[in-house]
Amino acid sequence: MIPKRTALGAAALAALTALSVTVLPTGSATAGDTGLRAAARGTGTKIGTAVDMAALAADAPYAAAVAREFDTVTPENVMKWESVEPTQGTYNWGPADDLIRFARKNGQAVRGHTLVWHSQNPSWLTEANFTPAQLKALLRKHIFDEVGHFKGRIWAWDVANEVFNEDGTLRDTIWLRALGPSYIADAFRWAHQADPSAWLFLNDYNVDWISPKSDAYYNLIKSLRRQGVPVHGFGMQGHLGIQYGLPGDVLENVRRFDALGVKTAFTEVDIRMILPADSTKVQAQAEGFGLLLRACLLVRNCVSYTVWGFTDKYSWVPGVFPEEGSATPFDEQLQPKPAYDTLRETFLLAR
Ligand code: 9MR
Repeated sequence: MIPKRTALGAAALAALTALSVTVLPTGSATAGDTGLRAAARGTGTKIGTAVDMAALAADAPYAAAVAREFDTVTPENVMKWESVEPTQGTYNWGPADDLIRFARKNGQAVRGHTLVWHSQNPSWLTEANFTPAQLKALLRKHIFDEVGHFKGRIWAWDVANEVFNEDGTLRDTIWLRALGPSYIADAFRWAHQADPSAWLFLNDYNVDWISPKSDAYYNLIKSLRRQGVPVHGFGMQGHLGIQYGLPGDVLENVRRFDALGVKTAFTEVDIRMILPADSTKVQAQAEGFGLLLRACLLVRNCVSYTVWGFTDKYSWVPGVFPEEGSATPFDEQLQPKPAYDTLRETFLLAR
């Protein structure tokens, strides 16, 4: 790995800090060694994307862009519990194995997503079907089986996803109810035993700024590390909407996690807007993508910046937020937007 931040000179730091919006002609850079991947080289921060496996198989320009633009890939859905074990005891690793193969071919690292979550669990996994002791055994088996299956091929795992409420209390989930708060430490210990070489992350949304929720992560990570629990990183998803404003204290927030001695990462960045898009909104979006990337580049140990899909063609946003969209750096025709140019320019400044 390239050593971080020491390479970032004072002039580059000043330029990054001063830069608020980079305005470049759309479509100015898309291919070969002018892409994001090339721009990120030498910065110590990898650029990543979530990958939709159906699109990867069916859409050649999409697949070419994944290979060209990104250092890391995250399966958008195919490593989730409901995908890998739809019927109890019968695993379906196929789609995730396909992604691992694609990544290996293209020299990319894989972020595993995600082991313990309240959502996208298989329908057979309910509290009505199992006792708390059985649920604990099932969670342990799930983690050992999945992390074990991909052993040595996952760069970083999102071990526990979205465990806190907005007010900083633990989310009421099947795991909290059945196992109590210790399920989080157990999950990290099991994952580490199953693959000691993978970096293990907590991951959540609405934690890009300082709030009761991000405070809760700060305190949890501090306490877990004091107990020797193998938590290596904090993932800030970065699902934003320009209509809510941008998180002005994101750098301060990332810095405090960096100072705790854990790695940080932006793991699912997208910045939606109320449709129709116009040039003001698209420019505000570019500013948001740049704001988060600058925060990442300005700390010592922010190891990756991942977008949650790079094209509006396959983004999850319109399906969940009616009237909203245009959340990614490429439009539906796979043409780059100002956000793309801002990301690229911001990386180039940090080299
Ligand atoms: O993008 C994913 C979408 O295709 C799924 O339907 C959805 C199901 O909950 O999950 C989406 O990804 C989520 C991610 O796994 C965790 N953070 C929030 C993401 C967007 O909902």
